[in-house]
This record gives sequence, C-alpha cells and structure tokens, in this order.
Amino acid sequence: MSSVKIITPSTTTTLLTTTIKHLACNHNILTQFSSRPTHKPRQTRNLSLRMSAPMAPIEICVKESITTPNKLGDCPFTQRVLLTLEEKHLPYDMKFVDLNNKPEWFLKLNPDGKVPLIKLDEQWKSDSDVITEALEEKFPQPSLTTPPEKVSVGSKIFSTFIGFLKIKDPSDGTEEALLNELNALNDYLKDNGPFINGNEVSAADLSLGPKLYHMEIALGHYKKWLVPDSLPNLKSYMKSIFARDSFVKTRAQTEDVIEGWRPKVMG
Ligand SMILES: N[C@@H](CCC(=O)N[C@@H](CS)C(=O)NCC(=O)O)C(=O)O
Repeated sequence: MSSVKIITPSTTTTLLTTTIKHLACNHNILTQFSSRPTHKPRQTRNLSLRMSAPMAPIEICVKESITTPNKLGDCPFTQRVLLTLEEKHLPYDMKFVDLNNKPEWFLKLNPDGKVPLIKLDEQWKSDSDVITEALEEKFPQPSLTTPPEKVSVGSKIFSTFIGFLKIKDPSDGTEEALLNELNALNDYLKDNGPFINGNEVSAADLSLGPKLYHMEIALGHYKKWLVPDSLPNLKSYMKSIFARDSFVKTRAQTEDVIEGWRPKVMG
C-alpha cells in the first residue's frame, strides 16, 4: 500500500481499483477501511479504500492417517475436495477424523459417518460431488468447470482397479477390464489432452487424479503391477497431476494408501 503515498490524484483511482481487484480475487471478501499513510500528502488524506480482509478458513472434516496421528489420511474423495480448495486458493482448516473410531462430535455433524464433510454457509455438506459443485458455485474463480460431455472421462477406472486389486485369480479378466479403461483414457488424452478438458486442469482431473494415485500405489505394492509403457499419454498425465503443488500438499502418505487397501486385498 506504500504506493498510495507517491501517486497523484489523477492516478489514485486507477491504482487503487487495480489493488482492490487483486486483493478481492485472492480472498473473495471485501471490507472497508481508511488509509493511514505514514506521511500524509494532501491528496491522499482521508482517502477511503476498499480492501480485502483475510477470509476465515473453511472447516473440513478429513480422514485421519492410520499410520501417523494428526496427519491427513488416504481418502481419494477427501483429496478431491482439498485439491479443489487448493486450486481455488481458498484457505481451509482440516479436522482429522479417526474413521475406525468415529468421534461423537463428528457423528452429530454427519450421521452417515463419511468424509469429506465441509462447512459452507453455516451448513455441513457431505459427498465430494455435492461439495465440489457447491464450491464451484460459491467461488467461481478460477473456474474448474468440466464440460458435461467430458465429466465421465475415466470414471470406470476406480471400480475396475478395485476389482483387479481384490481378485486372487490372475486370469479372471479383471486386469483386462482395467487395461481397457486405461487404454481408452490414454487415447482420449492423446487426442484431447494434456488434461481432460484440454490445456487447463478442471474438476474431472481433480476427481480422477487421487484415484489414479491410489491405483498406482496399491497395485504396485500388492500386485507388482505398473501402468504399461504402451500408455505414454496416461503416464505423463499422471506424472503432471501428481507433481502439482496442490496435489503434493494434499496427497496421502504411501504407507496409508497401502494400509488402507489391505482389508480389501485380504478380504
Ligand atoms: N461418495 C462419497 C464417498 C465418501 C467415502 O466413501 N468416504 C470414506 C473414506 S474414503 C468414508 O468416509 N468411509 C467411512 C465409512 O464409510 O464409515 C464422496 O464422494 O464423498
């Protein structure tokens, strides 16, 4: 704000407007305050500015790590919502929930007992589909909207991955089913990529990314299985999603992903 001290009256409005837009874009909330320059040139005295106040962090209940207390756990649906918050530059405050021993306070907020659970407009909302839509509506910038015709790209990968992970008989067709889905995604990305909606990341990537991360870790660990080199577009897609700052900040620890899937593999 020190720039206010040296500008002339004619440029004041433009500069302040620019500042206001920048701050509003960062924090989504505007409040009023009066400027108090340290030395007061005539033209800026009593100038009233609109400036952003820091936005209160959004409360979100997340799965707690099963290997490290007070750390984020291995829920791909939770990560999807955290990715959305990160990509929209929204502050948030995570409340860790031990899903093996759900606390009373959490069950009171959500009797279904599922995470993610988020507080928006004084209401607790569950389900990552509902939450990400509500976030898009309330905080439209930057837009993460995926066009409706692209929303279901890759949507069968998670269930076919789980099918393959659970199965004991290697020739039962579940690996083939997964490979078919991965091939289809690879072809789609080759023609339309690098992301599902082209050049920019969008909501569909933020949903699929955490699922592919679980697939890579769980199948690597339990089946010694890797995404084949014959799918280069998919491989570079995964690499670039996993390398995003938002992803690194919100990803589960490898050991949590492995432990999280153990009951399915053993069951
Ligand atoms: N459809 C839900 C799925 C959420 C979900 O299954 N969360 C799991 C953790 S990854 C959970 O809370 N499980 C606890 C339980 O079912 O008791 C969403 O998209 O948010």
